[in-house]
Amino acid sequence: MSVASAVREDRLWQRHADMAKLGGTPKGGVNRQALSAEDAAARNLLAGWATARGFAIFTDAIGNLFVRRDGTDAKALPVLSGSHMDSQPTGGRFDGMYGVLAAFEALEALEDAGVKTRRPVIAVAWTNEEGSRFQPGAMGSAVFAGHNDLHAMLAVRDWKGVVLKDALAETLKAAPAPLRKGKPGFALDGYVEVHIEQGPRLENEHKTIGVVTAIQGSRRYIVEVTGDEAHAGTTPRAARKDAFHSALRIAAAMYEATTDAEDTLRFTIGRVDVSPGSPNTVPGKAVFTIDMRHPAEAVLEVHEAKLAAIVAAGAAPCIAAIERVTAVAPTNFDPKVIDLVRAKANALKLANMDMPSGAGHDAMHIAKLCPTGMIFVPCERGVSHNESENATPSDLAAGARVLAEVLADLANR
Ligand code: HGY
Ligand code: MN
Ligand code: MN
Repeated sequence: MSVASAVREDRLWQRHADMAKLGGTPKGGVNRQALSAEDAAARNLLAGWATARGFAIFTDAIGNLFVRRDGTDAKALPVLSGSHMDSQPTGGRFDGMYGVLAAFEALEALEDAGVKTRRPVIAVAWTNEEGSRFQPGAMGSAVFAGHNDLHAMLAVRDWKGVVLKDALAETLKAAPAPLRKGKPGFALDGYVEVHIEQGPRLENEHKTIGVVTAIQGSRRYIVEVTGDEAHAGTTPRAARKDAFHSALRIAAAMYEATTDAEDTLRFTIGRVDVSPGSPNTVPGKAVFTIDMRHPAEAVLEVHEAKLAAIVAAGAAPCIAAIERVTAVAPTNFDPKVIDLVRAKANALKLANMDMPSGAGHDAMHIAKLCPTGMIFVPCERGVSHNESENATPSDLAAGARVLAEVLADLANR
């Protein structure tokens, strides 16, 4: 039996349905934010499935959760595959979770097909890929790859002031796993991540598999505007230091400055907090996030300078500051892994095309450590980060089949 034919569409689909109950929303999406009770429940569910199959599980100091299937050569560097189980607040049931469940399905298929691999094959659920509760995103893989410092990340606070270290301790208490001591990170022979495309190209071009070649560069910022609280009824405009009004002016100028003719620069203000948040007090503080992306690092550099200039020019009569939270350069995946993904898709007679990724993924960090690639499958209308996100059981199984064949090949090299 080939490992691809051991992949079971029904089992994979049912696991998605089981996981979608954890943080499930009335509209059929999920709200399973990083290091929440729902995240802990998903970790426990995956760990239960893994131990039932005799796989070893372990975690690390940033809470990445690993499921290991041993190889015949204990000294051989492992091949890793996975994604994330945390979601956006109004997320879909496939973003991230599909990559974790497809990696687990590949381990089960190797087991069911009786395929021995020289290398261990490890599935991973990275901590806090979305970065919606705790910034930056892709945090677990970033610490694993040394892109972010563990202690700096443990000190990050969410929007309510909860410190990540405490949320992590609570999660690992609710979802215990043997701890791999020391700094997160270990040598890898290769990494392959499967994910829904989160865009419409595969669906529009009637392809089942995306052979992912690259991920665009991304940067995140926080803009903080400080004014002065004042009485809404008695304070003349001339005497106001209205933080929201200055923030609005700054944001409007930023949207203007990042509106490129080719529509390739991505600029998003996703969160705005205005305080004290009272209808009859002039806001003394306004804080907003910026997510900016482009395939070319030079374009991001140029626009970062523009944003800083806009903040300086638009602050008065308030004070404004912009802080860069994270920057990840554009990632080009390993040509050999790209060729292997394409070859396995062709061997399985699955229509496929090479394509870059507009979305960020944990693979952008792991690509710094070892030969890395990604596999995409279509999602309905390309919609994601939305509760209506959808995919078909057959497409999910097709991606898992390509993944299983790629992992089996890499693990026997
Ligand atoms: O934001 C991203 O690109 C990813 O979906 N978290
Ligand atoms: Mn994702
Ligand atoms: Mn996402």
